[in-house]
Amino acid sequence: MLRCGKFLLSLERPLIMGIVNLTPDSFSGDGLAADTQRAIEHARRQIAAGADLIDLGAESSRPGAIPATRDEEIARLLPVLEALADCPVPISVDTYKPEVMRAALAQGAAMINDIFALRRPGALEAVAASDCAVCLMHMQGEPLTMQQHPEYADVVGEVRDFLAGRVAAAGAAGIARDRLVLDPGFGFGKTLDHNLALLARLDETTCAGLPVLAGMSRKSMLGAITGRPVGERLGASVAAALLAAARGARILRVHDVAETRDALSVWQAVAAARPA
Ligand code: PT1
Repeated sequence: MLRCGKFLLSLERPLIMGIVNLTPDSFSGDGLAADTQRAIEHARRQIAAGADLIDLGAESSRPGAIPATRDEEIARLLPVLEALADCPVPISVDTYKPEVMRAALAQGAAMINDIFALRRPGALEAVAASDCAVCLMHMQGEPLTMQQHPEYADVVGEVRDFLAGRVAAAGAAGIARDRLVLDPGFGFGKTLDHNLALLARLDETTCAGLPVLAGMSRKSMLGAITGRPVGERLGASVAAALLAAARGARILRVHDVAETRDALSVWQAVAAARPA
């Protein structure tokens, strides 16, 4: 079970985390209110399509993305969290800034998804002060420069050791183990070969039986394999999610909830038909 604010999530079957981006649409020009409304509607559609959690992000962490300020992030997140306060699934907030974490948790966020794994000063304390779940993700470097020359002697071992260190830091800060999720961080300071090694050996990236979250949806690693642009990576994304589930991932972070749900349903139907 994963403790997640007022929710208690069963990890018996893989869960689907639907991505909702709140990064401003620079082409729309109709401002924050329109972005807010669009995000709320997107979250409701993701839930209707079968999302078990929503991951709300107000700052892009894609390679080379420009950071948002703390106040911009809070201003984008709070109205959406407020509108989703009564929603039936936990809302995760994708942020590494402690002030944003505190504001989001006060407004009902049930999970913090931190690409810096609570390494920013004050982040451990912000999460420890609540009962939210937290995703600790591995990243080599920082978003702006992480893809310039990723380098590892043993990517799987280094990711596992890093995550084990962050689990220890969370424990020392008073964050209970049943609140923790681990993530190898696909595409965060990794070449295609690094990402493939992590997927192939996903079961080796965890520590002490903690649940693993995998996020490969529409990422460039799938573009490198298929030769397809970001808008044409649905099939590859669903395949990657299913492969992660087959290697033990407990949470799948995806854009395409309905399609991922169907793939998991087929997988589970076959698994149920096999004699024990
Ligand atoms: C992730 C993740 C995330 N990914 C978690 N949070 C992103 N826990 C944002 C590319 O190569 O995997 N786990 N939050 C999005 N980041 C990327 C990274 C998007 C790489 C695209 C790429 O295309």
